[in-house]
Amino acid sequence: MTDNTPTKQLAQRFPSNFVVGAATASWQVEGDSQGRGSSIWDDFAAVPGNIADGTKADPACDHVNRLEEDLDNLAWLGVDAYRFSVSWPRVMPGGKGKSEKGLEFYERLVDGLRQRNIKPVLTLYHWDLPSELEAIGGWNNKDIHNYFAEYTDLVASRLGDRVEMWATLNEPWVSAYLGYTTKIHAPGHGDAAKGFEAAYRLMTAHASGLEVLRSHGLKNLGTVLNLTTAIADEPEVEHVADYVDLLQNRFWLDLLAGRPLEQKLFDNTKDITDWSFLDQDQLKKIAAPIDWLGINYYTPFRVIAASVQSKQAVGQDFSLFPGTPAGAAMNPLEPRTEMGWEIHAPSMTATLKQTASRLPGVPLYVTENGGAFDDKLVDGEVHDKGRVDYYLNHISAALDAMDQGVDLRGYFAWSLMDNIEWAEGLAKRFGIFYVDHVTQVRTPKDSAKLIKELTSLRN
Ligand code: GCO
Repeated sequence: MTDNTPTKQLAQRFPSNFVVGAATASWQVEGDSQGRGSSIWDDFAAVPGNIADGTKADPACDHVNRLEEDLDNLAWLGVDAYRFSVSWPRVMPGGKGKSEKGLEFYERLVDGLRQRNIKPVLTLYHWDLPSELEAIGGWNNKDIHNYFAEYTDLVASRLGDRVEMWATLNEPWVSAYLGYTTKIHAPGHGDAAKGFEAAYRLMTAHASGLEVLRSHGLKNLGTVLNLTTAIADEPEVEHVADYVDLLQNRFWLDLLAGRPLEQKLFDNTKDITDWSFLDQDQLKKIAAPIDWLGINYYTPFRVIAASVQSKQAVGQDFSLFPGTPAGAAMNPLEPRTEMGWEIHAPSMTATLKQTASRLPGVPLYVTENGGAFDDKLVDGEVHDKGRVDYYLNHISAALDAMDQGVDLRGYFAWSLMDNIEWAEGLAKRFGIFYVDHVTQVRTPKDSAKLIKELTSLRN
């Protein structure tokens, strides 16, 4: 028996009712794309070079056909909740009507969770927009929130009685800035003006979705943002870190809190867009109260004066922050994960505290946290010490924030299993279960055993 003292000490810091879970997203794990409509990620993956290793939607983790096994793995972990997303084109191929087969899959998923006493935490939009909606402008279409409302209505009508927590969107920053501003993600526009409009229109969809969920009498409604701390390592780049913080964090929280967007945003972007798409009534709707906010936290943004070459880290590039003043570089320090992301647990605490002060009164969840490491499967085991340490340090850092007054209600590991890491393909492994991408065999890594230990050692 290994010494489980640190794990036990950590487990005993969880308050009762604290939700421990694991997360995935539809396009990353489901596979079986023949049974659904097409999404922007299918179109994006079809273009050679867009996804590093040429990965396509199939088979991913074949989650659709291996659902029972994956649900059993969740039960084995002893987690309280599973955060998954519904594929819009699986239940509404073409962005309209409905697919019985698609809806039945999510019914099986939700019922299977409940039978195992695991709370279903449903995200409506984790980036797989139906291709037909992109063809009419996607997140730049001024009516996109109405399409999202129809889709929300369908899912709520079908699953409303069985889902514990609802999230409208996952990481609108990524959808807008990686998908519209740059060409890193689908649909890959590479147009900064489109990116800003998408950022706003995603939030109008959030608002309409929320309204629909409320009209169904549903509770426990929230949304999920990827938030972090922007650290200026030198005083002369503080204004740059401040602008990164504005686009990454304050923009979304100001919208949700009903505060006006900052003048600095308009000043820095005046050559890109005039923001004439903002609508006062919509802005009011976006500020409707939510019951919880999910934070996906992985790494800080560290900014230094541009004397050094920015190190390569996925998603850490000033082109994702149009309007950034010149003269700075991103500088993720060691140790770093396989994504090039700096490992810095104190920023988890700081992010939670900062968010709690910017959106007071709203309970928080860490809806994603984890890391990509260079995992090796040897004799049926994966000794992913880097990830185990990452989890121990970050869960502890999250609980520190709670001890310091943040209303933190839960923590979800990203991810239940190795899956398609978007444009990075299958090469980057974030799972706590190792997936052999040829045989589809799942093997619990040491990090999965850690989560199991944590859930079993709780008071
Ligand atoms: C995100 C997404 C996940 C990613 C994870 C690792 O946060 O980008 O929600 O789908 O896979 O974050 O990059």
